[in-house]
Order: sequence, then structure tokens, then C-alpha cells
Amino acid sequence: MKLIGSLTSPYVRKIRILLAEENIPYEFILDDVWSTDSFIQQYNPLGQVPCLVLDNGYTLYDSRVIEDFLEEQSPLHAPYNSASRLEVKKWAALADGLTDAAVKIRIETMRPKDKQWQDWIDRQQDKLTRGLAVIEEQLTHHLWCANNAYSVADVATVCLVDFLDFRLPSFDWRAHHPNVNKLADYLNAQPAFLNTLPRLA
Ligand SMILES: N[C@@H](CCC(=O)N[C@@H](CS)C(=O)NCC(=O)O)C(=O)O
Repeated sequence: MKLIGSLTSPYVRKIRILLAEENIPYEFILDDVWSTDSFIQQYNPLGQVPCLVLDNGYTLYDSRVIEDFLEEQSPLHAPYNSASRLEVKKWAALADGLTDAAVKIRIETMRPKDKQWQDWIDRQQDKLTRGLAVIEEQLTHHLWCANNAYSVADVATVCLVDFLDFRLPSFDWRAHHPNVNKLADYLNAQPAFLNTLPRLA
């Protein structure tokens, strides 16, 4: 199986962490989706990574679909019943949605200053403020995001905040989210997280 991705994408990182924890062997193929040389469109018409290519050539995207596939392959991250599965999916969707907001801010702020749409940036920033507060509150009462058990929701949350550090370093999310910080520090000491911290090359 092949995973097409980058070293910077938080969505790709989630999948790399799950594959490592599940001990599933794969070939990691780097693609820069922003380059004119990118080949991702041949595999994913959305032109996005991650994309998983199975040995029979079948392709899977986006990261949440890949997570569903991996859940079928290995019981490690599978929630124990449908209610707990929904809970995991909900918290993972929150973290992923906040990652989407962070990516939008990143893209908008790469444009020339006079072309940037400040209301759009503020809208995304508000999502981050609200969403991180909800996760922080959840982690005040629980060790993990969903069902009091480690899950892809925690993986998605740590990939989110590390992406914030990587691409939006002026956003001091740690100041108001000590519990999220604790989760990130704990998980980032694990090899699957440590070996996939976002980096340029
Ligand atoms: N919802 C998608 C988002 C994937 C995504 O946005 N990936 C970025 C890299 S961080 C990308 O490929 N962007 C290129 C584009 O959107 O054209 C997922 O979870 O896989």
C-alpha cells in the first residue's frame, strides 16, 4: 500500500500516526500539491493529500475515509460501539474542522497584504477560539477527547495544534489551553507522533 502525502500536512500526519500505531507497512510517496509537477490529480480529483493507494490500485481519500478503512483493518483505534464511534467521529470532526480553519488562515495570509480578506481570517480565527475552548473544557474533565479513551479524535487534536505552531506561530494557543497542551506534550513524546512532527523537508 502507498500513502501519497507531504511532511507538512496535518491530515497526512494523522494517517501516518495511525499507520505507525497499527504497524501497517506502507510506502510513503511525497508530493507537493502546490507544485506544477504534482501528480496527485491522477489519484485524487480533488488534488489533495492524503491519498491511500491500495495494492490493487484502489484509491482512498480524504483522511476521514482513510481512517474508516484503517478502522476496518485493525481494531486498535476502533471504538467499541456505535454510540462511542459517533462520539469519536464528532470530536475528530471538530479537530479536523479547526484544522480546515487554520489552513484557510494560512492560505489567506500568504496573499499580498492588500489582497487579504480580513473578515474571512477573523471568521476562521473565531472558529479556532470557540473550538479550542470546547476541547479545553472537555479535557478539563477527561483525559482524552472522546469516551475517556484514546482515539483518532486525540490524534486529530494534536495534529491541529502542532500545525498551528508550524504555520501560525503567532497564535499563542497554549496560553489559554493548558489541558490541550498537556495532551499534545504527552502524545508528542510517543514515537508515532514525534517522528511525524510537521517539517519542511
Ligand atoms: N478534508 C481533506 C483535507 C485535505 C487537504 O486539505 N489537504 C491539503 C494539504 S494540508 C491539500 O492537499 N491541499 C491542496 C488543495 O486543497 O488544493 C482530508 O481530510 O483529507
